[in-house]
Amino acid sequence: MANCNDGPVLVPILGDQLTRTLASLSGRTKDDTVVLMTEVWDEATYVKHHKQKIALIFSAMRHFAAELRDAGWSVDYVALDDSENAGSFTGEVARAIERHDPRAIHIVEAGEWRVQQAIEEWPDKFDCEVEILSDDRFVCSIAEFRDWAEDRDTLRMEFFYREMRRKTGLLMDGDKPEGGEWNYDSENRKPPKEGLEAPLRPIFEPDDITRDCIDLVEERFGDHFGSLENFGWPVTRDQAEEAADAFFAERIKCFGPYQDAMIHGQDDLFHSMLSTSINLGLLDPLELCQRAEKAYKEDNAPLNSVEGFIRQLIGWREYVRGFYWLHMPHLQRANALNAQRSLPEFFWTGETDMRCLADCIRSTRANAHAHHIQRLMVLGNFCLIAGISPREVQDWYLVIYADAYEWVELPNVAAMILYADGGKLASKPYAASGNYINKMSNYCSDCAYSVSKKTGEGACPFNSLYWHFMERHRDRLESNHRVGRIYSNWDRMGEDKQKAYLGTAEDFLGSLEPADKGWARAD
Ligand code: FAD
Ligand code: DLZ
Ligand code: SF4
Repeated sequence: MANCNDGPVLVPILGDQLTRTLASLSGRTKDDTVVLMTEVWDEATYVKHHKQKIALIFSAMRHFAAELRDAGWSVDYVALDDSENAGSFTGEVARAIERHDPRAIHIVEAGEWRVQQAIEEWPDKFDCEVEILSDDRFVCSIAEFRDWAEDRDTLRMEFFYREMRRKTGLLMDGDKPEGGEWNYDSENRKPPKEGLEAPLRPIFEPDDITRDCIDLVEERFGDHFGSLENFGWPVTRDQAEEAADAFFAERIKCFGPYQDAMIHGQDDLFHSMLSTSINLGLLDPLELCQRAEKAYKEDNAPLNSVEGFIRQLIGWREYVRGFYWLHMPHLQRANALNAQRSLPEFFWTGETDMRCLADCIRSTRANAHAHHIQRLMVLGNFCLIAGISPREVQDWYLVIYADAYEWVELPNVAAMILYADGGKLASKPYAASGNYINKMSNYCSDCAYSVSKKTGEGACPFNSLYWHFMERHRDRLESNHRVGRIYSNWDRMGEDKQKAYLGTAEDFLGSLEPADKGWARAD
């Protein structure tokens, strides 16, 4: 057991807690505090994160440490290549106790269950006071969400979101929603029109600190997925603010209408591309919502765009976080649809003739990012209807996106796309045929498969997989009022057509080459 003494208060700050107003720093005096930041092997390898994700987190941590020092804080920063590095948060805190003899440790609760479990063992491991503070960077605390959920049989984001609107006062007109509706999603489903082009987001040229991190990642994590070539993420609060300025000046106007659109080669479209900065703690989501509201009030953005953006942040983002803490650790193992198929190899290589999937995987590899509808309706939809094992899909999503932390990734993957929770988060599975992708993108026009062909050789695989999925899960889904009536279409098709669908899907599934499991987490 490491003994604390009567030294300063030790404040460990985790890689996604890079916020100057963090609860563990607020109110502390600088000469009585040592901030501890550590690059640890366990975090960098518990899954084989995309190379850009590790470089981003290390660079943002190093910049944040430098900013804190400039502001007068004493920062003990342990780099990954420190030869004594213990490789875990707990090991590093034990070493820091030896160095600083702190009288107490103050830490903000971790975003991820796995890390929080380790922190909760510290009071037994270390002979000093350990104070674990609530993370006040969220509008809704974990306890508040639990209270809200406890009173309800079914949880739906929409009702939670309304509570958050009332709580924050965002887009409220007294006790009524601005414009009379809570949700303007019906105006936000425009397909991409010919010639639609979005302004490019700012790309931040790596400085010396980022270059060092990129070199370190190439050297130590060279076998991880992804390319570092396009690294251009904001790594400081100033850069993140600049990225936000560009979004509010150039893209928010069209954010709503084209939120669900996909265009080959236009990776960001009108999305904010701010999730990496928000999740690191460089940007405050509430401040972003207030800026969006201001843009609406000053007539610089329409209500449907602004409401849509605010809903993603105080609705979905807060909701999935509450849901994660409500259902951990069981959520990791949930598999209501008993999906057992291995992830196909092409999820790593991008080598598939399915143009929609190939484009989303290309963008993922190059940018450690794909936008929401690509994650949901192309990649996610495929995993759902092909029956890929939730554990493998979870690991894939956690590895590949620069904004991926389990608290936000897992509910989106297990519950939103795979329905592995049996419908606790979403009222129905987001299953769709090629028709949806064709409507919302320009992928199909140049695909080796034909979206209008339903069965047989050359038919779009989404078409037959969709019916294969519906048939496989008839017992469960037929009674769902949002899905049930689809079965009358299936029944009307007649046996020959049904057989053709099921046979085409079986042939396709049989042709899938399973991925080498080397990327996934050890079970
Ligand atoms: P925008 O489209 O501009 O949206 C604005 C912000 O809203 C985002 O930055 C994000 O903070 C928030 N947001 C939007 N949708 C969601 C959502 N469903 N859940 C939580 N926050 C949301 N987001 C992550 O931050 N990390 C993840 O690991 C992650 N994994 C996902 C996995 C799947 C299967 C799906 C369907 C979605 C996932 N998302 C995740 C949500 C969403 O796709 C990303 O937040 C978004 O694509 C980030 O790009 P953006 O900043 O341009 O978002
Ligand atoms: C994701 C990540 C990685 C790759 N590396 C580190 C690290 O070396 N040090 C650190 O403090 N945090 C890292 N992180 C982010 C943590 O995984 C994240 O803070 C926890 O999961 C808690 O949410
Ligand atoms: Fe994707 Fe099917 Fe369209 Fe090809 S035809 S791009 S596989 S939806």
